[in-house]
Amino acid sequence: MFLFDWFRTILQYFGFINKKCKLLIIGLDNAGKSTLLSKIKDGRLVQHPPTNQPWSEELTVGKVTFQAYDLGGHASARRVWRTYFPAVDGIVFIVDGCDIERLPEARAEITGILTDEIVSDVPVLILGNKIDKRGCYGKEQLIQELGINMHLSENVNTEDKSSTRPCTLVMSSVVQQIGYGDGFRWMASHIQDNGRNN
Ligand SMILES: Nc1nc2c(ncn2[C@@H]2O[C@H](COP(=O)(O)OP(=O)(O)OP(=O)(O)O)[C@@H](O)[C@H]2O)c(=O)[nH]1
Ligand SMILES: [Mg+2]
Repeated sequence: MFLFDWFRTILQYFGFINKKCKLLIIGLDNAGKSTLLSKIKDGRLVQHPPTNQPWSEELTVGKVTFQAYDLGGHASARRVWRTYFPAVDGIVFIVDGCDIERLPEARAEITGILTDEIVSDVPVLILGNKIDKRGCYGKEQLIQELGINMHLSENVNTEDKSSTRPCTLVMSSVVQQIGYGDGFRWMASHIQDNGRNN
């Protein structure tokens, strides 16, 4: 086992095989995490019961293979998020952009992630989901309500960037297959550049 791991590490180092990256899909309950993961995995739109137990699927985007973990978003499930942080290569935080009443709660969670030292160099993709529904916030409003302006890598409204970690907000509809593909390609390109845990 030791020899096999050693040989595998050498092959990865020289680029002969790709490392499987750990990706967390997190966010408040009902945001669309499980719907997203099953949609990316096999293209099907599935109604899931609320996620009580973490589950994962293997996804390949470009040259990157992810083991993507859906950790559930209700209060008790959120307690395990941080136990995954030390080994993670990327974080997808999904927000229901129509659930305006719960945006302060989403803001508290994403702020906690973006200011957590353990994942300070980990790329964070924020998906503003459910844009197919009426009454959703647009990108600029979501940036304001989530308080993420200073964390975004791209030049949104300000030059004030307090962090060099890759972070972006992509508006999406899992149901209508909009946005998240670009988001995952963004993530794959940043994980390749980052090489955390390699
Ligand atoms: N209109 C619309 N509904 C969506 C979209 N994505 C997910 N949903 C719906 O949102 C509801 C919750 O989706 P889930 O994927 O179960 O949510 P979750 O984030 O896994 O929730 P927990 O497991 O409780 O943490 C379901 O009824 C989905 O069909 C979307 O892009 N648009
Ligand atoms: Mg779920």
